[in-house]
This record gives sequence, structure tokens and C-alpha cells, in this order.
Amino acid sequence: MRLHRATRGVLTGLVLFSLLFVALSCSSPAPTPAATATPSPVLTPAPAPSPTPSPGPVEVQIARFAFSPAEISIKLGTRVTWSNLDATPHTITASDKSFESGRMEKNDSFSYTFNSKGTYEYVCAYHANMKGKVNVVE
Ligand SMILES: [Cu+2]
Repeated sequence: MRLHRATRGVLTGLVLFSLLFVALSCSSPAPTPAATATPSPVLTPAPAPSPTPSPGPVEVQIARFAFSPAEISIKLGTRVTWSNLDATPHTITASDKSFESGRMEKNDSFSYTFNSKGTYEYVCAYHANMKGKVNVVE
């Protein structure tokens, strides 16, 4: 009898507790504060590269024992960069000796800025059949 009463008491407690819980959860929702507009860090765009009046650089690849493109026409003051993609070493050797890269291993690059008008022929010092030409115009 005592046990039964105790059980009833526990059950009543449970019911009351659940009711209380339901009542609490059903109570009118407290006004949640509007999400405060925290100033998120503004991503400032990277400064635009200053306009360069000089013509852009020109790339020439050295691949499979050939210059590509083999002949280019550029404006005065243009910087040309040759990159050796071959596993074999090459050179950029001007016929008039105005520029000379020296031995270029794979992935080496060599740059030269053409500040005089004219036609520049060049070869690879190791492979005479590798020929290239740079036409420098105004
Ligand atoms: Cu070569």
C-alpha cells in the first residue's frame, strides 16, 4: 500500500513535471533580440595594378628543340622571356651577341628587354638548327 502510494506520488510528480515542461515550452516565445548587425570585415579589393604604359611581356617557350613562337614581332621596350621546357639544356644566343642566356636547364628562364628597333636573330648554341627571330618595331 505504501509502495503503491509512493508510485502514485512519483507518477503524479512526473505528470506535473511534464505539464510544467510543456507549459514552459509553449509559453509565448520571448522576443529574441534581432540579430545585431555586427560589422563584418569588408574585403577590400586588391589594388588594381597601375596601368603600365609599356607593352606587356612576351613569352617564348623552348620545347622539343624549337622556339615557340619561333618568330615574334614586339614593340620597342618589350621584355621577352624564354622558358626552357625541355629536359635538354638550351641557350638563347643572339646572332649579333646582343643577348646571351648562357646554359638554360629545364624550367630555367631568361629575359631580355629590347630597347632598340631592328630584327634580332638568335639560335641555341648547342643546337644550330634551333633558330628564332625577334622583330622590334615602334
Ligand atoms: Cu638547344
